[in-house]
Amino acid sequence: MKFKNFCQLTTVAILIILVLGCKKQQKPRIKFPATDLSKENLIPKPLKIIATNNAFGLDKHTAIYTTKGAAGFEDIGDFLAKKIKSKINLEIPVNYEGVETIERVIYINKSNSLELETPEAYQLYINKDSIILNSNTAEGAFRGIQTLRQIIPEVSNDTLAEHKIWPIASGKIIDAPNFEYRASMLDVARHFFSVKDVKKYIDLLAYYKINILHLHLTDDQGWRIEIKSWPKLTEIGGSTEVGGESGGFYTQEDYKEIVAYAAERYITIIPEVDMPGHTNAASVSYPILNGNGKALKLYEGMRVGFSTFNTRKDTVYSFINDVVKEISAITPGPYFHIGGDESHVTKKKDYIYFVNRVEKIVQAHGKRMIGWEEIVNANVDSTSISQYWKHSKNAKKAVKKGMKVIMSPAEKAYLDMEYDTLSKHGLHWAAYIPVDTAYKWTPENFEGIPKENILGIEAPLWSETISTIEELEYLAFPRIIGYSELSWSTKENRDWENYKVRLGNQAPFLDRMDVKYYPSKLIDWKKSKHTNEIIEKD
Ligand code: TNX
Repeated sequence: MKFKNFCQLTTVAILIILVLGCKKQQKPRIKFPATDLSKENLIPKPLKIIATNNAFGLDKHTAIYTTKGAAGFEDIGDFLAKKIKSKINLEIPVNYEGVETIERVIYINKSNSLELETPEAYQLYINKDSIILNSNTAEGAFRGIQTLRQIIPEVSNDTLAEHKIWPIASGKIIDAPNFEYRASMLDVARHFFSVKDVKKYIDLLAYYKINILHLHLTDDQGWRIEIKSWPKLTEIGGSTEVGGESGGFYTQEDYKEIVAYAAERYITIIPEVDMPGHTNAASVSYPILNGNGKALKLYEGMRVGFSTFNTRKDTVYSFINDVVKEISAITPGPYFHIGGDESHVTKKKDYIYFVNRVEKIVQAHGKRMIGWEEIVNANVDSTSISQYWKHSKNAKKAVKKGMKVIMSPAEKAYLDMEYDTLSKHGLHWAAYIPVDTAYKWTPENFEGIPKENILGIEAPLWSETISTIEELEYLAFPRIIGYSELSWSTKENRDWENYKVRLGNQAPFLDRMDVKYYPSKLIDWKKSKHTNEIIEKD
């Protein structure tokens, strides 16, 4: 252990001695059966695990403490306590002051260790009487808590003492993400998903350390976000969905609720307003925006590429300015996604002119622009980000411009692709993507895009063929779990044979969360061993 780290741990040690030393009488030590931390079913796989083959006994004499005055840390302690309660029905206090009954502590420590180089890095030390989680930021502590949640056993060992004890394998975990951008996208435009559904998806993403949710808020079939200065967008444009279902939209209050819920889980929301194509719903609401010269009507089919804004009208840019302004004002994250894909009826020179102007608008509202890969054909700034989905030549152009690229190649990373010919939902224009194909590719050297240019990975879930949370889960799970590992874990730590066992062991969690995942035959799914009464969901 380095000296700096040692000093820091000394502060923590004082607390532990205070808590543990206050006990009037030491109870006899519990002898745990041998456990191996390195064999735990963690996803994503941490950078380093050093097992010490002992255990920490989580029980009713355990308490959580967090660094005093460190913003966000106490909330993370409360979050952990809540998750422990819902997983194993054990109530443990957070920052409890009456120490007499406390025998073991979980300490969530704001550290300033230089070893923790990136904001999401954390170290987890699991000893016999203490678990210490070190991170320089609340974000890192939150990621570390997910690791801890995963290694708390579902079932207690009732032979060790008169009360229930859940042994947690001891050792040390040193961890940090391989990519800073680890995302999923949800298309709420082709089919609308309620705030409740989105929150459930956020909860699941957070458990696997995904830190971005991109919401595809507008498309030909629906406009899903209230814009106060242009109310017909949702009144008219929000009324339809693919297949003639009833549509829906988020009020700005709903959207803020999603943003806040995500923020509590250290997930950033990226709003997307897709333009100049994919804009039928907007143009039906306000025909002045329309640029394809054709009669307008609401659209409930699945075709793409037939709509466009009029790129030469100033009103269109005042409209976009209002939209970007209103959405940016309620989006704390740094990004705004302008879509820009499949504008097949926009002339090339108009497309370029459009993207150039919209980039300025996005920047004027303090956001960094993201667009689907086609935006690289405009004179985009090197600070803007290109999202690779189909043509590697566009990604290479982005690299030449010094831009960062988000990796979402459709044939590997599209969650709406069918697993195989028997899939109940999904499309297959790009590929069939079984669970192993989704995992077995290397974003770090895909199509020769250098790692330095890769911001991270995103798995988009387009919703033409799904309209309920169960259908969403069928396509997203289990593949999104693999994308979490592809984006968090290093290349050296990824291995299909090893991963598929860990994935099979996610079944009890997914069942507890009531996730209707696709039970791929490639995986040996474990049954839940749970015998305790579960009061609430995880
Ligand atoms: C292509 S990927 C699209 C979407 C569709 C999706 C269906 C991209 C930027 N555009 O409009 O929903 O395929 O898989």
